[in-house]
Amino acid sequence: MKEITQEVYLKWYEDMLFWRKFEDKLAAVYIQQKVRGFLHLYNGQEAVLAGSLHAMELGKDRMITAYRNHVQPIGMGVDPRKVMAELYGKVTGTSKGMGGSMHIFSKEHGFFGGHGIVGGQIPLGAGMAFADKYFKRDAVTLCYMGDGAVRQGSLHETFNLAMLWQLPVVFICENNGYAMGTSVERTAHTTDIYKLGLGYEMPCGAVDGMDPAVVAQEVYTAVERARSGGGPTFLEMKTYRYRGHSMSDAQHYRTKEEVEEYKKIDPITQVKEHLLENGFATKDEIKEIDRRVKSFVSECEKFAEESDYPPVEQLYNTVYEQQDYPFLPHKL
Ligand SMILES: Cc1ncc(C[n+]2csc(CCOP(=O)(O)OP(=O)(O)O)c2C)c(N)n1
Ligand SMILES: [Mg+2]
Repeated sequence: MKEITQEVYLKWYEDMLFWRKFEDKLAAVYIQQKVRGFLHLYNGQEAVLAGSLHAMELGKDRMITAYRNHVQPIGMGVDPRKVMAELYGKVTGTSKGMGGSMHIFSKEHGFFGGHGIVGGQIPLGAGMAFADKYFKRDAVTLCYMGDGAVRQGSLHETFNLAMLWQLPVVFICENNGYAMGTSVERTAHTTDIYKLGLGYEMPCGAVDGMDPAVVAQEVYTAVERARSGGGPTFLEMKTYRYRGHSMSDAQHYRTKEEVEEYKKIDPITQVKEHLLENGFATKDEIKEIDRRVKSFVSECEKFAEESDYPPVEQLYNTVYEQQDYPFLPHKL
C-alpha cells in the first residue's frame, strides 16, 4: 500500500473536515427549505471513506453506495460545488438538478450512486464487477451498504454469484449500529455482521471504522485480492453516525450520552491529534486548514445559491417515452 505519510494525514484531516462541514452546511440550508426531500448525513462515518480512498486506484476503481452519498463523489474527484448545486435542485448540479440528495452520480469519476432502495446497490455492485471481469478491465468495485441492508435477500444471491464467479468486488458494510431507529441487536441474531461472509467462504472480517489508517490497510488487502483475481471480500466497518437517520429523525431510540461516547473516538479528532502529537502540523497550521475548509464550503453554497433552476423543458428529458404513445401530459 502507498505509505501513510505526513501528507496523507494532512489530506485526511482536510478532506474529512471538509466533508463534515459541507454536510453541516447542508443541514443548515435544509432547515431553511433550500434543500428539499430527504437528507441523510454521513457525519461520524468519514474515516471509512478516507481510508478506502487511500486503498483504491482513483481514475480506475469504482464505488457504489446507498443514499448517504454526498461526500463519496467529492472524495472521488467530483466538484463539490456541483454536488451542492444538485442538492439545491439547480441545473449546474451533477445530474442537472434532476437527481437530488439520494442520487449523486458521476460515471466519469467512477461513482455509480446514490441508491434509495435499501440493498439495491448490492447486486448492482457485483454487476459492475462482472462487467469489468468480462471486458478484462483492471478495475475493482467497492460496494457499500448499511447494517440494515445486509438483511436483504439479494445480498445472499449476490454473495453466492460473486464467489462463484470470483468477481473483483469488495463489499463493505458500514455498521453504524442502526437502520433508521432500529438497532442491530433488535433485528439480528448474528450481530457480528462480517460473519455473513462465512457461509459463502468469502474472506471477511470486522474493522475499526473510526480510524482511517486501519480502514486503509484492510481495504487495500481486499482491493489487491480482487485485483489479482482472488475474488470478493466482505468487510464490516464498525462506525457511528452522529446525526439522525435523516433530518426528520427525533432520535428517541438512543441517548445523548451514547452519541457523546462515540464523539470521543471521532475520526477527525483522532487524525488531528495524530498530526499534533507527531509534529506533522502546528496549531496554527491546523487553524489555516480550518479556515480554508470554511471558505470553500461558503464558495459551494454561493455557487448553488446563484445557479438557476432547470428550465421546465428539461422535465421530460430523462423520462422514458414511447414515441407513438400520444397521451403524455406535455403532448396534450
Ligand atoms: C427496500 C427498502 N425498504 C425500506 C426502505 C426504508 N428505509 C430507508 S433507509 C432504511 C434503513 C437502512 O439502514 P442501514 O442499511 O443501516 O443504513 P444507514 O441508514 O444506517 O446508513 C430503511 C428501512 C427502503 N428505502 N427500501
Ligand atoms: Mg445503519
